[in-house]
Amino acid sequence: MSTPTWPSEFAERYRAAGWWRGETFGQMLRERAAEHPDRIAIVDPAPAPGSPDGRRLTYGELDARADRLAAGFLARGIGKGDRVVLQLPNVAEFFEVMFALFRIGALPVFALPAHRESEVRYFCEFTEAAAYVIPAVHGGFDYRELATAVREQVPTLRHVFVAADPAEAGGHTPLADVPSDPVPITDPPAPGDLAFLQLSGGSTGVPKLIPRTHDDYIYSLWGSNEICAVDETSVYLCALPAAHNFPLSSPGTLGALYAGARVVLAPQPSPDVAFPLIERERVTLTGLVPPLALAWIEAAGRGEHDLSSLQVLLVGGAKFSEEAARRVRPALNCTLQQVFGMAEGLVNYTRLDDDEETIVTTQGRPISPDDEVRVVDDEDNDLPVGATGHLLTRGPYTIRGYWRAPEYNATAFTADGFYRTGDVVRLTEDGYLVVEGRAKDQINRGGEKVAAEEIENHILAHPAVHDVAVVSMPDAYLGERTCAYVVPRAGAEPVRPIAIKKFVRERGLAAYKVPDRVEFIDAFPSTGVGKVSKKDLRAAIAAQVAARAAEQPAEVPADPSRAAPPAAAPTS
Ligand code: OOB
Repeated sequence: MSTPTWPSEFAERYRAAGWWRGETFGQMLRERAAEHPDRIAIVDPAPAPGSPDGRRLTYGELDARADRLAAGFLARGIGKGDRVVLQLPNVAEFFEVMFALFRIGALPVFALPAHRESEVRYFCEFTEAAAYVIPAVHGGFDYRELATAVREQVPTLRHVFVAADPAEAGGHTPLADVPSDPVPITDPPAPGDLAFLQLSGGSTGVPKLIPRTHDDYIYSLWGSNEICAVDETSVYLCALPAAHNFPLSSPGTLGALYAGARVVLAPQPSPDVAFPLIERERVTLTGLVPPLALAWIEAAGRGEHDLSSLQVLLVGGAKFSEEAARRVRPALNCTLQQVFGMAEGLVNYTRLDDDEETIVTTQGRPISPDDEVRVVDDEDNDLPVGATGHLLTRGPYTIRGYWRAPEYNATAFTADGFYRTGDVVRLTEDGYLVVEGRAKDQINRGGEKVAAEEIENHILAHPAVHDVAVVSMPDAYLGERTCAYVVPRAGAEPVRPIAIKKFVRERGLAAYKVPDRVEFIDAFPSTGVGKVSKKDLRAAIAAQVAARAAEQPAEVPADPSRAAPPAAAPTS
């Protein structure tokens, strides 16, 4: 089954322009380890057996561990092109395993710690994964039981590896048993080969998989490093879940490692965990979703920690309001960079030397001069600068199609290869993008993406439900939350909202996908052509939220850090 890729004339152009440097991740780590073996690459503050104060891995150690794990994976029959679902939190093993897989050309499939049985089973089944890598317990959740259940259902899944003490592997293979003496890798991946599969936020019933190559992703790293001034003196705090595209590559942990910088892993992004780490490790930059940035702004005001090392705060994943953006510099004494990116490719940044107005009122401009950005109307006609329309994009690190999804690709991309982002934007005279809204059927819950159709399909399985429509509702803290409008089945026993939520949770979905609110309705409003009018439903729930806020203004959390968003919270 083919994966759409760049036509050869584009690939040649991107190579000739110097964007694609012909590097692979395996080589990248090898070179950095040769250049500065004793420099610290990864700081994992969590206590580990034999390291009560956490672990500090040098580039040389990370390289050697990746080599030994790579040999162990090969010895177990995991090889080039095999898919391996990687579901680790922010721990050193995430990087050891990822680089081991990169080195042998096996493809990590980046699951988030929040994903549960329904999602993980799908990733394993759809990718025909050969292996699945988990923590034992994280955020109060036992991944070993999840792995046992998934393994029973997915015949291709030959191995489950647990990043834990052998005594805690729960019948699976402890990661500590995997390393072997390094062997020469006879068939390493080429720079144009796939490196991994990333998950799309998506708007369809199941997430789509995003195929990224070494060449294209490495370009997004060093391109980001130039824009964010990441060099070997930088210290990047990975506060968001490491597997997400934003902390992975914008410029993220991989950008930092490309630059020979230091990565500090935060087990939680809340100020009480992150601030002491910033102080202790002299962190220079990090990336946050808007609700967390707000929590940090509030907490910084208390002045309990020395945050003076922090130079750059990247905020993205969802729209950062202008009012909040204006508070970053006074509160944290650092430069804000807005990031408007997507796992499919295109990443926009405000620049460090932009004036404050540009920084607080726009979502930046693309990394590459070869990023092609179009703003079009509903018929794909280009709109004049300043007009609001659909964002289409094509370029040296934007995919040309999802993995194994030919039918969907036919609509998600134009015939000439532009990706339909589903975002509604306008361009400024200076070529900066301002995100104005969204045309895709998705809820952006403080940076966590919820595909309406996916949740609707689960709710429809409830016997008391005749029909359902999931829409966003405004939220002072997360920006948006989810509301499920349910039409009850005639004659069915009435159910309460809590029962619908419980039903969804018990179907094995990530907690952030459980609807925040369930409203019962006799019939849906419809559009002129008889489709469910989600626009009207959104307006109805927004009016209710506004009315309630007018009655009870205290509903907005006074201290957002106490209401950490799900991206931040333990995944239980
Ligand atoms: C990032 O990646 P994804 O794949 O989780 O989500 C992409 C979508 C965008 O299409 C857009 O709808 C939304 O997230 N988004 C923003 C935004 N940044 C992302 N909407 C408004 N303002 C922003 N600044 O979310 C992602 C990937 C790389 C870097 C940063 C974020």
